[in-house]
Amino acid sequence: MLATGPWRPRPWKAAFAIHADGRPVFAWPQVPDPLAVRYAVVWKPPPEAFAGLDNLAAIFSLGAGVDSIVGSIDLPDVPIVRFVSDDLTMRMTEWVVLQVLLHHRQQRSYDRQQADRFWQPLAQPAASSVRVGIMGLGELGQAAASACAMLGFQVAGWSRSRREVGGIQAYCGANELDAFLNRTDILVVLLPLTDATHGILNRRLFAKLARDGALGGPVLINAGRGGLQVEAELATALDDGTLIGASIDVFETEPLPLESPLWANPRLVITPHVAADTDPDVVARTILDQIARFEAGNAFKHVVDRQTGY
Ligand code: NDP
Ligand code: OXD
Repeated sequence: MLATGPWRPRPWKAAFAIHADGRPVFAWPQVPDPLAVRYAVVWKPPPEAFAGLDNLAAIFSLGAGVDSIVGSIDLPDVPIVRFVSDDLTMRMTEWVVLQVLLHHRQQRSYDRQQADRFWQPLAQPAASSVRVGIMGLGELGQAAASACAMLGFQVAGWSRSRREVGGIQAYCGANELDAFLNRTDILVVLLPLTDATHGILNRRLFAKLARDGALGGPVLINAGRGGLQVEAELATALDDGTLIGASIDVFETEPLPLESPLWANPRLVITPHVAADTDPDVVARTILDQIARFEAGNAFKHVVDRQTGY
């Protein structure tokens, strides 16, 4: 059964039908027999989508982030499996590298110069003199960290438990957060939204980022979730120079409301929650592989820990 929330169900239903090997696929709320449903595939599901699914074996998320699922009331007590794939990881790596380089290579300034027909080379530090810090060293964070390290940046990562990734300086937990922030010029955020991370990107945190770096001030890049950032404090930090730039893909309210002052902020690059899109064909194949493994007696991979919320 598919409950695709704000997304149109048609492409998802079509992709699952191709790979389902004859299994019936229903798009909620058109579910003739809820008791026959074994697997629910969801994105921002309304709580009533789970009503009557008494024989459910698992809930699959259509995305990597599960914040809209774990917070749902009346959630059946079955494994929640999140979406992990090389395709999604590579897409996120593309976006992160694009944004890191855009700030590092001062592209916004050159865009303004081009609009003014003004030819003025700017002093350009090397990547090796710029410190990138990745908050969230999971599936997406580790790949982004490795790509930035390959470009020559000095890369560190921060996570809940210590993650050893080649060439990356590892920080973990609340005790090491300040040291991680103090050495970071470009902060890339790939954290999940949980009770522990909600609002973590606030004024106090921005003020702890390095101010002695080669870019002249710190930059924030967030593709985790909008709920991680306090947007009013982000706007102030950009206006008063606490941050010299930012790239934001995710917002407290999506779509970003027309009246938000963030739209007009010249230091901010906005993308509409597209950093890493999930492709219906890849998702359908990945989830049906998981189901085949499970039905052959294996455990699901990438099961969410309901205690930590990710
Ligand atoms: P993972 O679960 O693989 O990684 C999460 C990372 O965050 C882990 O390193 C984890 O630590 C760390 N973390 C979690 N909570 C804390 C905390 N309280 N303190 C410190 N570190 C913490 O997730 P993914 O990498 O697959 O995805 C990350 C997020 O990216 C998703 O949850 C989603 O919100 C977002 N996303 C956004 C997309 C977009 O298009 N904008 C697309 C896809 C995902 P540890 O390693 O110790 O567990
Ligand atoms: C995801 C997303 O979590 O696209 O996969 O935001």
